[in-house]
Amino acid sequence: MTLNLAALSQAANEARGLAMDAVHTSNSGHLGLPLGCAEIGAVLYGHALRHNPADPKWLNRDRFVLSAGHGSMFLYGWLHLSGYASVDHDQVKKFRALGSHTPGHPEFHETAGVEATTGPLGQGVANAVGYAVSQKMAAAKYNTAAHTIFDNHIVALAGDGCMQEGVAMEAIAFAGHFKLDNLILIYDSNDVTLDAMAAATQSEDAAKRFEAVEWGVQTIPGNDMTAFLAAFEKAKAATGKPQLIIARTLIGKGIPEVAGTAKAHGEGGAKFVDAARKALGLPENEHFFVSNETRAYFVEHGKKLADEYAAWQKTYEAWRAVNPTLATDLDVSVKAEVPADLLSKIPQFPADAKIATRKAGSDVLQPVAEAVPNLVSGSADLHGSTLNYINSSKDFTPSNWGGRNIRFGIREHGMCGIMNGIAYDGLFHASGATFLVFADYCRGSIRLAALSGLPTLYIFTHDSVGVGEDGPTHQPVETVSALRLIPNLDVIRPADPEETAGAFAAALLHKTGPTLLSLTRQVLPNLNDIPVQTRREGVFKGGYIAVRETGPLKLILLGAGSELQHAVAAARQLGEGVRVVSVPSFHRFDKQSQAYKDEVLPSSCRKRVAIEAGVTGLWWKYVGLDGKVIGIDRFGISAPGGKVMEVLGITAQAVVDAAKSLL
Ligand SMILES: Cc1ncc(C[n+]2csc(CCOP(=O)(O)OP(=O)(O)O)c2C)c(N)n1
Ligand SMILES: [Mg+2]
Repeated sequence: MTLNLAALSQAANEARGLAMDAVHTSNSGHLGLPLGCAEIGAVLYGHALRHNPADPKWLNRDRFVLSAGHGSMFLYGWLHLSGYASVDHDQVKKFRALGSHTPGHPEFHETAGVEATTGPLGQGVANAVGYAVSQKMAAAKYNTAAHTIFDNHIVALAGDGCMQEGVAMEAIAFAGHFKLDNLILIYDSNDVTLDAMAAATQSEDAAKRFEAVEWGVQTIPGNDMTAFLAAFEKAKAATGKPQLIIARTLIGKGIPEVAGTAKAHGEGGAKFVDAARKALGLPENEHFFVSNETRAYFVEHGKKLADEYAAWQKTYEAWRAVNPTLATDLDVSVKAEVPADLLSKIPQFPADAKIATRKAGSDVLQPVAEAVPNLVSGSADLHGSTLNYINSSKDFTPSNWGGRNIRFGIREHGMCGIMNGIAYDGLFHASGATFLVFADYCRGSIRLAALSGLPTLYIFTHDSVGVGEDGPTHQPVETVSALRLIPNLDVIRPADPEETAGAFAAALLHKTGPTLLSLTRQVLPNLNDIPVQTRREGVFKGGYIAVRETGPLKLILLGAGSELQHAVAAARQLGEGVRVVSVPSFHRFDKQSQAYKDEVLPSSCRKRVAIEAGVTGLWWKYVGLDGKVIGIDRFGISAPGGKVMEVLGITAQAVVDAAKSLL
């Protein structure tokens, strides 16, 4: 089908007008991208993308990710013109206003048609790679010889900023290696970044860079709709490699005073919009103008999209009819259903088990993976240490897209950005692993998972100075607490194998945000003083009475993870009146009712001692001014883990001494 150039040029200019008026009205925002990429938007949303504005979650839609999230008015403008109910005319007018569905940068849960929360540059590229992974897995799992129900493309738009970010490059290398040919990345190559001309900070040959990591590359004039469509169609038809389209665009096109310069990036052009609107043929007295012709064009185009959608529905229904088991499986995946009794499917550990919680995690993962067939488990080249390999499956590879174990390579940030993409797509439950100390390499993506309410699962091991000989570079001390500060991230640090079972079940059943499991490298005793069900179910509440005092309550000992054992041992030594409270998850405990929290930590008992092999700061909120916290407010030491714990005072004796000083 040839392009209706006249109609699409007009739509492009009206989209420019929407961006100008929105930025002008809100007194903020970014004009450069929506103006510079208007022709690309027109071709995508007015012609090339397969989607259905009436069913934004259509399983086989092309996914579009605006990685350059600052250009949010690009997305809102084109979603509006396409007829997405989420972005009606009123929402465009309320760009960036309180309570609108057109926030400053695109937010996943705010606006139907927004496939990812973007703005932190580079993340969207990794998210798009995650979408591509998810759709490859879906095609492998659900397509049959007779019926193809997944054959879409993932399309992302990224600027110079995204291209400069490490997280994007990690994901790009991953995508090339894994031959994700369902992925098309459009590079808005406009030679300009925020501060200056891009030449001030970059001189690489992007085409060569992508070719070197096994991508197909085309370079085209990005404001030429015919050239862009030809490149896009070619990229869609290509197989064996992900595809880059370097679109050479003019940033701020339409505002000659700033176009092509860094002044066009943000709102710098806003003061020239009256003249610019006039030159584009937009009416002087009607802002947020959309012509009847453009409306009519998109209505017609919508009919074509609806026909394609209906044709797919037919295939889908036929597929369902002959593949009832697969259809049920897909329904479960779409709804992200996890068996409510997941915990009971995890066998109990022998009472004399003495294993690291990473090993317990490995044992727990196997029945969990069986009960949750859409769970996938990756590692940043550490499967052998993080022990999160799903034994009943194999590697995810270009010859086996159905493999449930993803080798992310040594790309922690990329891994977590890709996991977010898988989670946005929602068909697979994404888990990924590395050493806990490298969580800082992942933080940008973890924060976005928390912000976007994604149920990603981080299986991070080697979670304290207990790591030992590798030394302070590998021994987290501040990491767990730093992660606990991220809103909506559930950090669970289980104390033994049974708490680990509870932690995995809690994580899989938690759908409104990510969970991070902090697991040990070192062996821990099974805490048999505490009944098995108490340990397993206690995790769901985040904090619970692990050992109840005999006689009147005199003292409360608190602990988490590998240090709970010291609180339990100290309580045994201290005798009557001593309670032990396990706090595997601050996030969960803080959300319990006041009555429950008062029951676990009654305010009448102010003599409290907490212990954890990490920084002490956060513990004071449970311990209070009259209590004591035993922790590590310094970096670790290179020596055997047990020795380091001893030297840094993480022992049962330290708890006993602190308790005695209070009593
Ligand atoms: C991780 C991150 N760092 C910095 C920023 C602030 N920032 C927003 S846009 C931008 C420049 C981006 O340049 P480019 O992608 O070329 O966008 P263009 O100016 O072409 O629209 C910067 C530095 C950000 N959003 N995210
Ligand atoms: Mg740029």
